[in-house]
Amino acid sequence: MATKTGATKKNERVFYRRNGCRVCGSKDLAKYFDFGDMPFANSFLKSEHDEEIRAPLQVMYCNNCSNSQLSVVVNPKYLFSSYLYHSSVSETFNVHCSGLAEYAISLFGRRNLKCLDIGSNDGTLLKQFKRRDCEVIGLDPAANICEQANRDGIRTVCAFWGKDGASQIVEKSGKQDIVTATNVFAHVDDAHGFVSSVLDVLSDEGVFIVEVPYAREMVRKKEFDTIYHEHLSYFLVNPLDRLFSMHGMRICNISEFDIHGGSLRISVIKGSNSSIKINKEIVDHYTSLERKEGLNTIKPYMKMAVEVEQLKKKFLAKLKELKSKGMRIAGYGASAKGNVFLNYCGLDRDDIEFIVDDTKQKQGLLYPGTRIPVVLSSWIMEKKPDYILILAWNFTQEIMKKTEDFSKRGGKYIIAIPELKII
Ligand code: DWN
Ligand code: ZN
Repeated sequence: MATKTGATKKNERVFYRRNGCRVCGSKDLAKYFDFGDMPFANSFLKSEHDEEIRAPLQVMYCNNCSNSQLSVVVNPKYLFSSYLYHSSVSETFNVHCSGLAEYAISLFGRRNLKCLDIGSNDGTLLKQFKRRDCEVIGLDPAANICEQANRDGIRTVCAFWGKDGASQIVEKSGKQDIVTATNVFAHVDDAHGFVSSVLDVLSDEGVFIVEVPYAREMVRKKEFDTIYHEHLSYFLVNPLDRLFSMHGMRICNISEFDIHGGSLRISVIKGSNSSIKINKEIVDHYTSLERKEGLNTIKPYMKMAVEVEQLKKKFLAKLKELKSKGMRIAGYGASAKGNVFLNYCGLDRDDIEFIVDDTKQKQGLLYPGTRIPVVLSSWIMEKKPDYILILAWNFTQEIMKKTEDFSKRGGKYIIAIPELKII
């Protein structure tokens, strides 16, 4: 298995070590997770002989502002330039986007708003704004996905977000009433530059709505598999509040959603914006809750790391038991998180025979690291595994509904996070 840490054929550095906190700049960082050198979770392989780049996967806690971040930053072009994750595959996420569009529009009491989605992927969210009479524009760095979004009638600029991306948006579509960033803000190294570019495109009465995985949920539900090289930051409200206020912005509303294992939706406005009401109670609720639960110390994170080790031991013991009885196991949902989970457990295709995924672009490829084949769902009825390990546990209901025939013939599901369950 050809794997290299941090170097490519051209011996170009693939990652750099970040020594200061991304939010406050402090160097007082302490490690609480170390997975070793891991492959990139969404970098699927075409063949056994493909070379695989690995990079350290470690999480650091900032003792000054309580933000968590990876110890290294992988060059985004190795992660996002051709991207296999398509938001539209999940009906659950489509429904979530409809709710987000309704909420955002409700802040203005009028329609025909201008909406920009940063990291717009295949336009799943923008389609929800467009059907509500908004003028939409997207921006995404993945050329393959931009082409698909533009083919689907969602005007999308192919670029990474920053000063240049922002000026392209203003040039093409002017200032924006609504700027959204779902599952992208935690992926960027220069968070301050990101916010400063949002200010370049946001109208004075506009709102910036950012959705990020909530680190409180990650700790509470031991969601260690959401830690991978794309996710550079693991946010709490306190460090986000500090970050936005450094740019003269105010959090005006916060809500939580189960999507992707527990996400925060944070609405932010310019300090001078008096047309959108600030819900001070909700901001105070979250900032004090995080302090009350000790999330402004490293203790809960160290405790989670111990619990995750125990979770892994328990899962591997169950797997050994099932295999000793001749049971055959497949996976469902070739997700980034599933990849972390299987590599962290040190598994390969002798343990998990194949992984089903409905994303056409993933089928026929090999899962990074474990090199388990990713296949279409017909394999379940053809190969008849005894168990399905649901790797995309955040979509358990949707996946179980899709595989009813499997459970009808006696097949069982394994869900490993937050607790090992066989149903
Ligand atoms: O931040 C990110 C999150 C939001 O999405 C990105 N960095 C990458 C990605 O992470 P992920 O791959 O862990 O996300 P999902 O959405 O949990 O992945 C689900 C996988 O399961 C996808 O490959 C699609 C697949 N799936 C399927 O095959 N059939 C999902 C559903 C619901 C299905 O019915
Ligand atoms: Zn900090």
